[in-house]
Amino acid sequence: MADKILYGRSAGFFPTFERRPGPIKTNMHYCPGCGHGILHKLIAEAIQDFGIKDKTIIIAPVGCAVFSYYYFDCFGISVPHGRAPAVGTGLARANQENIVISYQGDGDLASIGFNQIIQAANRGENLAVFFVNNAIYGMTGGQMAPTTLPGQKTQTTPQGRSVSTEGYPLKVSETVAALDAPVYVERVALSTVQNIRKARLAIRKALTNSIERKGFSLVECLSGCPVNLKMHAKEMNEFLDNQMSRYFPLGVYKDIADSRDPLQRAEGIYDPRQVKELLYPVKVADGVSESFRNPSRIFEAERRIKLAGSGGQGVLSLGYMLATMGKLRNFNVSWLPSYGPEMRGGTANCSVVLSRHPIGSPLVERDCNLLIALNQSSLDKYLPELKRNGILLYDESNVRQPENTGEQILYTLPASDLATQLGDLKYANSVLLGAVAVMMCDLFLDDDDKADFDRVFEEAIMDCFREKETVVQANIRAFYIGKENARRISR
Ligand SMILES: Cc1ncc(C[n+]2csc(CCOP(=O)(O)OP(=O)(O)O)c2C)c(N)n1
Ligand code: SF4
Ligand SMILES: [Mg+2]
Repeated sequence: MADKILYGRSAGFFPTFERRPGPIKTNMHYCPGCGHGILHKLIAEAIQDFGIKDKTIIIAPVGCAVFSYYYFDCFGISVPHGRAPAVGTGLARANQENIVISYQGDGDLASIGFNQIIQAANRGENLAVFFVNNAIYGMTGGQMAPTTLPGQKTQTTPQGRSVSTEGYPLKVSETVAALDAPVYVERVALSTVQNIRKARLAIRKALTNSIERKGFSLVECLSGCPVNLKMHAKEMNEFLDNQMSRYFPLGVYKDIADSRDPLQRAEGIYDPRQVKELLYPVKVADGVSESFRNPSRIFEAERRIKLAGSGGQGVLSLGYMLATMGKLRNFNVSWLPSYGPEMRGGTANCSVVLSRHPIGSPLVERDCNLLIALNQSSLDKYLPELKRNGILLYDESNVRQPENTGEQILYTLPASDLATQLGDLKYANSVLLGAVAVMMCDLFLDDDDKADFDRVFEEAIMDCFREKETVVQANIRAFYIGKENARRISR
């Protein structure tokens, strides 16, 4: 391993920067004297010396370093402002062999992404974070950053940062080092040769920790932005060494990697079947035939269902039961409840989509092909969204029969009255589920399928009210009452 800073281009960089737009494929895009270039070189050398370029991923979020993928000969990904720690968490956990570098500026890490970095640090993610503190928003032309010094003039603090108005500069290294999980935190300066040598060692230490899976390391690099601070190179270094370093003292804030065992985290799962089993551990209804489990012509097209009623009528549960039925028959399903003021007495609604293909939007709006309306205001509101040849199922205890529905198919039953007769209005949703079964038998099912169908509904009720046996039985009873009373009233 080279023990001194090398002249010339490290093999951690591409030989020419082909991805750069424009004719000059050898220059970097950074301004002369910018600290980013120095840090890039230190990282590129370490990648080369450690032989890790085939498993290193550099995440560059928004800021002047967003184009770092022009230069580094390893994997690179640009992400939204402040989100590198979240993306890094995924990359580091999905494949524990990955060496993940989160390269972030002060605007990015200490402002919009501050919660992200603190949470990732606190979880001890296996990340090497290189934090470029240049006390300014460089890319956008020099606005105040969380690390701008008191009295420092910026575009947004033309009189100088006032601590009484803008607060104090944020001390990131001290804050991260105070957490239990991080293993290594050091602040360095990209100023003099001596300081750059220290920075070089710090970067290597952070990367070594990642290679050994010791967890979260952060190296804060005080760095020059001569263009926005309106300084020439010498002034810039003096600013870093005299003013910045005074407010942000250099040194090691935490180094406990030697006392930590390598992280042991669950391996990623890539087999789609295993992922499905993990996410949806729903067993297919017992006794349901193989052919029934693998849907034939039923729901050949995507079914987009809107359910609406008053809060407390069990609209959301009814939607959940329909989605569960879909799951039991191997459909892709989505269930999107609408919470909010509705839950306290207004209109409650949810969208359910059943499809044999991946579902795009879970929100059912103008493309609804089954509307289940439990009260008049819901019918009035959502009937215009029902497709021309869609199906309407409504609770005639609360809803008047609509006129002029043209090609739409109508089913109805007095669900609320029947539920009340059964002892509780809240059974209305299972009564309506019975009506859904009637409608499906009429319109979609072969005789073979019909034999198994009730069982799928029963399983859905059990799944919804699981472990409450008396409630399950009452709802199954309500379901059969609904089946007996539902009727088709058009076409
Ligand atoms: C969500 C979002 N908000 C704001 C911006 C505008 N923006 C671009 S770069 C930047 C600040 C970058 O500063 P810093 O992270 O310190 O990086 P530097 O350029 O100084 O290295 C901002 C606010 C954006 N691109 N995206
Ligand atoms: S604006 Fe500042 S941080 Fe950005 S490239 Fe120029 S000197 Fe570097
Ligand atoms: Mg900055």
